[in-house]
Amino acid sequence: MTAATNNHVDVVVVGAGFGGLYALHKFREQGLSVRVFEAAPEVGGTWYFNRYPGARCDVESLDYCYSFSDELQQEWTWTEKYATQAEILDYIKWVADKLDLRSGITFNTRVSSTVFDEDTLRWTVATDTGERVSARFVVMATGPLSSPLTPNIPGLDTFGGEIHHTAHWPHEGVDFTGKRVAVVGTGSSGIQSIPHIAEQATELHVFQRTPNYSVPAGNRPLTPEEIVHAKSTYAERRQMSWRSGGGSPHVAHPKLTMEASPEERQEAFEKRWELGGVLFSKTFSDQMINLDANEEARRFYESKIRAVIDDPEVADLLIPDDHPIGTKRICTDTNYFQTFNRPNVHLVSVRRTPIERIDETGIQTTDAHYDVDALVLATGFDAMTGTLAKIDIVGRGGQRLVDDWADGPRTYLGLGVDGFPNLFLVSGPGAPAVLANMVLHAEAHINWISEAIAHLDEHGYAAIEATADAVDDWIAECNKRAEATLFPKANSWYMGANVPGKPRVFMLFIGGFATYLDICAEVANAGYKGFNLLKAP
Ligand code: N01
Repeated sequence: MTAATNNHVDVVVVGAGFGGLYALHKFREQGLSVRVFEAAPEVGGTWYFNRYPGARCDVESLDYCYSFSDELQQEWTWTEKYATQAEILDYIKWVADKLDLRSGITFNTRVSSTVFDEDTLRWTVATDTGERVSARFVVMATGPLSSPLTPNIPGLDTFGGEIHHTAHWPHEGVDFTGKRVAVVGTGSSGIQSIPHIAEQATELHVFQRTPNYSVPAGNRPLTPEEIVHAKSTYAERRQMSWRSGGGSPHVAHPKLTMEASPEERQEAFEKRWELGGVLFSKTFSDQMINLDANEEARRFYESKIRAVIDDPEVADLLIPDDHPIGTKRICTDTNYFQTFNRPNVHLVSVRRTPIERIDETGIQTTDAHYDVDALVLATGFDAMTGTLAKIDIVGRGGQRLVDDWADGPRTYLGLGVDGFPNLFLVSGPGAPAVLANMVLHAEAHINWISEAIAHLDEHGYAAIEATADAVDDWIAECNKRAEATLFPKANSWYMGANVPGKPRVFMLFIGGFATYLDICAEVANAGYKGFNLLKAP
């Protein structure tokens, strides 16, 4: 039996993105038998699917890559400060080939259920192709943003033109030349794709419900000197990232916002503005907990954005007024706001004039009909829990994860769930996940899981299971930390607020990446405090 047909293994990993690929490599090195199932025909996860024009990462390329192998770090050379989706996908494919990972992956196969057997302490994993695999451990590397949302707009299915979701972009690309286009949604995906679509389309109507904060990427090619420097100092760069709040080698200004003089504040904001993108929300360490501090950042932001938009009324519409800056993920753009200076681009505020329906020829709002040939949905994801909810995960006594999480996800450290022994989550709810550099975050989770499995094996245990008390305490801790910040003030996908009917809870651990890693290490060092270790029956 080859690795990819074996139906009795130590570990099943679901997903072959950054997390799943490293899991396969790490567990193999540990001597475990592993099967990886991937719904796509290729590795890459989110970077395989999200190939809309302009798609780039909002973490610097030198940091958004594997750290576990210095050989990989030294051999691969990034070309730009922020990598395109295509370059990241090339990198992931290169790693998969170099580490011979494809032989362990079953592609075009979606895991449909996984059911725990209390007698054998094993999981039976079933797929949509009819495979059944018995595994001791199941590792859900399914990604926090992997279930795209299509809005429930009446008449969407009657539209006569082409419809594309940014998260399911055609591989051959889309040519909008000569077309009238509508984009619905102005989150990261919309904000990155709109400038590119605007260059092709004859007319572009952008349907914005909530304006978003977006900071220019300041993207540029990396110079040979920068690359040499980065490669020769990678160890320090990574060390800083592991000890940081967000998994990147940047630290906040040493003073609190209001302690800094106005000149120091301005200088600090300017410096972060130059760095570009999402880290603007971490210029000062109190920016996300103190409304006055946040307001300083917001005012700086507003002046920058107003300066590049020609029409003050359009600027009024594009500048958020309903949530503190950073409480929704700050977008990272290239010429987004300048795009609204183009004569062929028109902003429609769906707040002022809601969409009533879509018909064969376009979009009808409360005050006008917009005739379009193509419709782009940049309408986001059922984040953090959406993909897990699509898999029928059945634990002890027939308990289903979806039922257990009906009032919001419940995990211990974002890694384990009571009632679901030997089921591990990667970068899921209850962890910093999307608040950190997702590549390092996935590495940290897989390393922790790998050590936990080694611990079980060394000490003659068959399984590990979070206790209900540990889960309750962890959720209380996550909530307490979130409530001490400004994050709950926004209707964000962090809060589940973008999905009708989803429980409104902050789904992440907000205490910082390094703090989180310390907690996970302490739990392990204390003999897996908060977990029950189970002997074979
Ligand atoms: O999705 P979103 P996204 N009518 O949920 C609007 C990561 N990411 O795909 O805010 C009208 O942010 C919705 O409006 P509102 C990153 O973590 C990273 O853009 O709900 N509008 C919103 O404007 C990011 O945060 C990168 O009022 C409707 C938009 O659709 C996350 O993925 C790039 C609507 C959805 O925005 C998600 O980003 C891309 C309706 N019925 C993504 N329904 C980078 O690394 C929804 N909307 C740079």
